[in-house]
Amino acid sequence: MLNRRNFLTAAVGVAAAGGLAACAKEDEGSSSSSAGDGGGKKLTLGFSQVGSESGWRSANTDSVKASAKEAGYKLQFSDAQQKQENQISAIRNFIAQKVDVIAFSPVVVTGWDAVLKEAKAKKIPVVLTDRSVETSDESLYVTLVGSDFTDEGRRAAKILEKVLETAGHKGAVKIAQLEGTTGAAPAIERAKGFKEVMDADHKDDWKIVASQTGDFTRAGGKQVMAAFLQSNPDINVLYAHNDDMGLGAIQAIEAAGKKPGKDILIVTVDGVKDGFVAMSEGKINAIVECNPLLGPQLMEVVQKVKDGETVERWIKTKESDFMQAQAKDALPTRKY
Ligand code: GYE
Repeated sequence: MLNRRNFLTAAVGVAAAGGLAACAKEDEGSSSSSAGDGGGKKLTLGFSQVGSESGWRSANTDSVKASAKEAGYKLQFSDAQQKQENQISAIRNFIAQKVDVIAFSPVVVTGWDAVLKEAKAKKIPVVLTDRSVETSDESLYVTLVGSDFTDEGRRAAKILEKVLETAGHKGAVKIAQLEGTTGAAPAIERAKGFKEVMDADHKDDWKIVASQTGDFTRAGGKQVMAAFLQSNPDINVLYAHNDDMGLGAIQAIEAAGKKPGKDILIVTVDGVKDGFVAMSEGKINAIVECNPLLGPQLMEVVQKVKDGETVERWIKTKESDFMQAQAKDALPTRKY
C-alpha cells in the first residue's frame, strides 16, 4: 500500500509518465502542443469530477471549468455523482474518444488499476487531482495536484488545542467525528492525522466517543449528528471532515436545544464561504483551510504532461488555519 509521502520519491513513475505523454502526442498526430495558439489542434482534457456534494466541490468544479477555458482547452466534463462506477465509465469514455489527457478526482482510493491500465495501454496520461489512489503500479498516473489531508487532520487537532484554551474548557474532551465519504482519501487521512496528534499528546484527556460518515454532505452531517446527540448527549467537541457536514450538524445541535460553538465546540475543514459565515456568527470555532481552486495549477500540469515534460509526483496546495476571532476580517477576502 502506498501513502502520499511515498509519492514524492517516485521519480521513476514521473519519467515513465513523461514517456507516456510523448507517445500520446504522436498518437494523436497533433500538429501543435501549445493550447490556444490559433493554428494547432486544441488540447482535449477529459475530467471526471466526484460529484456536487459540497461547497468545496462546487468551487473546485468552477475553478476547473474556468481555467480550462482560459487555457484554451477542449474540456469533456463528467459528474460522477459520488459513484465510482460512474467515474470508471466516464474514464472509459474518455479513452474511447482518445482525449489527450485524463484528469480525475477519485471518489475512493481503491479499485482503479484496471481502468488506469486501459488508459496506459492507449498511451493516454492520467493526472490525479484533489484525491489520491492506492495502486500497486505507480506508472498508472503521472502526478497528483492536491492537498496533504493527513496534515489537515494534524492541523485540526492542533487548532482544537487552541479552541479549548480560548473557551477555557476544563475536564474531559468528548469528541464526535463526522467522517467524509467512506474510503475517500480525505476521510481516511483527515482521521489519521487527527488521531496521530491525539494519541501522541492527548491520550488521557481527549476521547472520540462517536465517529461515523456523513458522506461530506449537509444532510448527512445533520442526520448523523442528531443520532450522535441521542446516543452521546455529553459530546462537547465536534470535528467534521468538511464545512458542509459541520453546517448540517449545527442544525441538529440547535434542534437539540444546544448552542453550537459554545456547548459544543466545532472544528471543520475546507473554509468555504458558508463555513466562514457560521464562524463569524460564533457557531464554528476554527476552520482548517483546504483550497479547492486547483484549476490553474491543474491546467499548467496538463500542458506539461501533454508536452512530455517531467512534473513533480505530488503538487501540493498552500493553505492556512483560521480561528473564530479572524472570521469577520477574513470573510470579505474569501474567494470560494
Ligand atoms: O474537503 C469536501 C469534498 O476531496 C478535499 O471533498 C475534497 C473534499 C472536501 O466533498 O468538502
